Amino acid sequence: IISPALDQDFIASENAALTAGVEEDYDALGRALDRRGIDIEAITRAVAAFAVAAPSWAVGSGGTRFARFPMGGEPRNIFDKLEDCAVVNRLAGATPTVSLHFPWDEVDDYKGLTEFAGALGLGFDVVNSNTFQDHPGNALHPLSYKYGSLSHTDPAVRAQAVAHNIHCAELAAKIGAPALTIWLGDGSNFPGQSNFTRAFERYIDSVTTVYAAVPGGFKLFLEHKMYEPAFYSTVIQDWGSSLLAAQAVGDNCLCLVDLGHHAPNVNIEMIVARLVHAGKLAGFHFNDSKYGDDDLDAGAIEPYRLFLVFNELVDAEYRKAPGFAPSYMLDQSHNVTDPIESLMTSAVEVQRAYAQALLVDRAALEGFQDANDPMMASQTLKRAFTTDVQPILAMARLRKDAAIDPVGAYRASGYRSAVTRIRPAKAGGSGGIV
Ligand code: LRH
Ligand code: MN
Ligand code: MN
Repeated sequence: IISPALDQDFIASENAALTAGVEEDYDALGRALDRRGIDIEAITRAVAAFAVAAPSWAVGSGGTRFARFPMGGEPRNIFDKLEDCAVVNRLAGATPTVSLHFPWDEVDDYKGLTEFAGALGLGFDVVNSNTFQDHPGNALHPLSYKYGSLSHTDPAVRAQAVAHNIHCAELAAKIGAPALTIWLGDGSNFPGQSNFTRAFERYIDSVTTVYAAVPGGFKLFLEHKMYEPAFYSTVIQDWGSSLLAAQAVGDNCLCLVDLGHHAPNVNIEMIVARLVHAGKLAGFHFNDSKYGDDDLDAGAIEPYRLFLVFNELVDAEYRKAPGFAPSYMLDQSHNVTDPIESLMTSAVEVQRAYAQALLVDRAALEGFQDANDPMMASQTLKRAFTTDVQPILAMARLRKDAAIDPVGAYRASGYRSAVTRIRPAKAGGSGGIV
């Protein structure tokens, strides 16, 4: 233990001064919800059981195309990343698993890695492949992905990208991860550069080859994104292309929704409903966005949209939609905040949206929908969204021995200064274009 952030006695002492207030607020909210026919304990239990995976790649300082400003104590390797993720989970109590990204997180000994994670109270969730950049010096990637990967015109590059994805699925099996998410930057920057149809067909063919090589029951998640790094066209640019590809590949190939990967104003909650209907919703990369793939903290910009997404998820849960078992992950990048604080905050915001969605009076909503009463239908959602569920979230953390105030406890622990003393400073400097 390199700082008190992971120490139970420290967290308990931080909680001591706040516990009476939480109990008082929780009792008051419990009485208010009781008047609405809602059992607060059922909501608290559901919130406590809710988990979202932390992304291994989010605990360092991100950067943009313009610059990267490093902070102190950045993780040197996957072991440091797991230590940081353990702090996030210990204090906020909502991220018991970590999503790895290969080859960034490759190690020699996966048994050792799994044991290391287990000792920190962590497991592994869905893994990610990376054919959106070159990996100089990596013997498995001698060819460049500059002009694409799974959809490349050159069969040799496609074969290399296919082999990498199969390799990632093998690594997933070693660490007990249930699925592989495939996102790639394949696309074009100029009209005419790429044949839309042929590129899409090559992509489907490549993913089908990966699918045929992975064990039965293992899932492939296809992640769409409208643009970037390709600025004219992207092969899997939206949920339509993603769904067509997933349907062509097979039953265990599903569509992953990253909230930042859509055009502004797109109705993401409706996309979620459509993918649930098709039995093809893989899960989420939660984050928030104002303009594009901004990778801001979940709920930072549009908390109502996050709530509306969870409203669809809870609706599907209540309806027992066939095959509904989405994976929840965060996917963020932090330039101006401490990533540990941002990840804890996001995990709490995702839980908040879930708790609010659980408060929706679904029978009343259905009645207003059937009676074509838009005012009352929308007020039914707003009533749930505007309920302050903070006492439920705090009580769920207290009962799990996590911190009532995760960011406050983290700052009091001095974790960042402790790791800054141990881990050497990383280079900052310019990004890709200056
Ligand atoms: C692409 C993306 C995808 C990658 C991650 C690093 O923008 O959302 O999930 O794997 O970022
Ligand atoms: Mn993503
Ligand atoms: Mn992204």
